[in-house]
Amino acid sequence: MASGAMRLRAGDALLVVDLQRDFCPGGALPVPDGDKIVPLANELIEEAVAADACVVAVRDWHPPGHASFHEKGGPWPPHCVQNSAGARFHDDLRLPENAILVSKGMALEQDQYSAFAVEGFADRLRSVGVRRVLIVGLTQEYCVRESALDAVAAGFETHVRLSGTRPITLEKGREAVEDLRHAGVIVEDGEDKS
Ligand code: VGL
Ligand code: ZN
Repeated sequence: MASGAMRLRAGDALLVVDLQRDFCPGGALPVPDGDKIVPLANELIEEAVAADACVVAVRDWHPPGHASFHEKGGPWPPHCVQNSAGARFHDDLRLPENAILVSKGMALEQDQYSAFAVEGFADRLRSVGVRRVLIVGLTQEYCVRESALDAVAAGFETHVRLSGTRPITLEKGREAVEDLRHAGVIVEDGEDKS
């Protein structure tokens, strides 16, 4: 286990963000080596299940013709369209049956990068006693970044396991990590800046 890494225990939440086919090589909005984080995600899921921590599977889940798509003047190629093959979780991701499923990006006219932008999500975690969250997934500079910033702002002790994320572009990924550190997110596996 990486030094300084959070050891999951009961009452923690593991958030696995957007580990979907479209964000992996061969998908519609591929993140370089996005698929390489699947084994670590699976290890953490196993650790969470063994420790009785909750597992949250976050997915990008856009309606057809979403405002973020190029055809609508948005920044992205169409991706993670609801019920499409590309919106499925990576084939090798092993989610437990009792994982909490959170779908975001469902409003047609606006984008939503953070899991915490989903109505009631923070309260749902609090209601089951969650105080600490560990985040892995895609993409480092959008959905992982925004979810982690919102988590820390909502009062959760927030950890991001860097080796369990990948950015679309390395430069933006580095900036995201800086933003996370400044906001008080515990960035694990990063360069030691202390
Ligand atoms: C994401 C771009 C567009 C993400 C979602 O999951 O980070 N990035 N939609
Ligand atoms: Zn999206």
